[in-house]
Amino acid sequence: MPMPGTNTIDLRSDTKTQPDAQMRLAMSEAEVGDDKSNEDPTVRRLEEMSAEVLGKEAGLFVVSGTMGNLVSIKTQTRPGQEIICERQAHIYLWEGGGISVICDLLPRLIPGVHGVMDLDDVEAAISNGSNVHVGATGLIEIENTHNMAGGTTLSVEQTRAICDLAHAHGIPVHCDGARIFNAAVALGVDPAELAAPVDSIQFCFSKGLGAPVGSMICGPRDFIEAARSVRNVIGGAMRQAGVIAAACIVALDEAPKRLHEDHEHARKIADTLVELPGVSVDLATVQTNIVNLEVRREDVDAQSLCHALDAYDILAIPRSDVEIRLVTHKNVNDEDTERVCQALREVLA
Ligand code: TLP
Repeated sequence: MPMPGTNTIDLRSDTKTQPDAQMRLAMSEAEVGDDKSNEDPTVRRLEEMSAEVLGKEAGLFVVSGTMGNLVSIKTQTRPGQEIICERQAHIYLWEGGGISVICDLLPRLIPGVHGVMDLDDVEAAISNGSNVHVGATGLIEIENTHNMAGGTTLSVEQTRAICDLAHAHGIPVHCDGARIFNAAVALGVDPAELAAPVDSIQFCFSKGLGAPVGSMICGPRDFIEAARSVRNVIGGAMRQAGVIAAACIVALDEAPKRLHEDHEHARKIADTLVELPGVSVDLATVQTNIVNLEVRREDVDAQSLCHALDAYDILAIPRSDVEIRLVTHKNVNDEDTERVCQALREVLA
């Protein structure tokens, strides 16, 4: 694995950001207590702030997005049920099969367009358990923004429509909102509007918001109390977690204001790429901070393009033989974006 230097532009993920001076200061000064017994004042403040921002009753701090999804899903389902999610959902592809290994659920996959599932497909996939051959649908999961589709958003209307359908069948909806603030900024809506229709949501401080560690589950108070027990069972209860929550408070206060810059940078990189021979980007998917590109040429493939970018001190990783994902974040500024565009022109022109 490459070790990024001070001049490196790391486009592998928005999880690669470094905590800034303000975060480090807040961490060093944080008032802390034993969070396992709910006594850490900084964690409690972060949970309250998060719940308020998302318009939910309560919040629960967890170490990662994976844990946020797992705890939310396990809390709302029973072993043997089915979970409906998009075919390329992060919970299905990239979370080690936790929905099956730990939650004992069978994923029922729906192909989406730009990550958005068709309502008729979802309705057809819902099972009420009356057929002994099929487990009942325990939960429907949505992802906003959708990682694999290229950071695409689900609008308030689309979110509401799927939740109305689910609720009409008595089924709860969980939102993997790892990048819900990116979605809110891109759509020009309050994040609480995107969270309002869903029963539970998790979002990450360690992606676009730029904190070093942490995710938050938000929902009704009784759900959060049940989720607290599940977090404990899987060993996710922390002790003096205020040292990390302090950085997350800074992230929550400061980052949403600047996410539009990440989106502009991604758009600039995408606009550069579409001008280059043998490279394609579906510009309709470039809505936030992710650019998915395909390179189909004799002289260069995804692997060799990433190697060529290494020489410019730009880090990217192939997603397949022909695909690369580039992600912008708070450690990629205007000048860096220009450097990336210039390097791409030199390598691919
Ligand atoms: N995504 C990561 C990893 O896939 C490597 C990335 O770089 O994009 N939901 C979504 C939509 C995510 O994109 C991720 C992380 C997670 C959940 C899991 O979060 P963590 O990594 O904190 O467990």
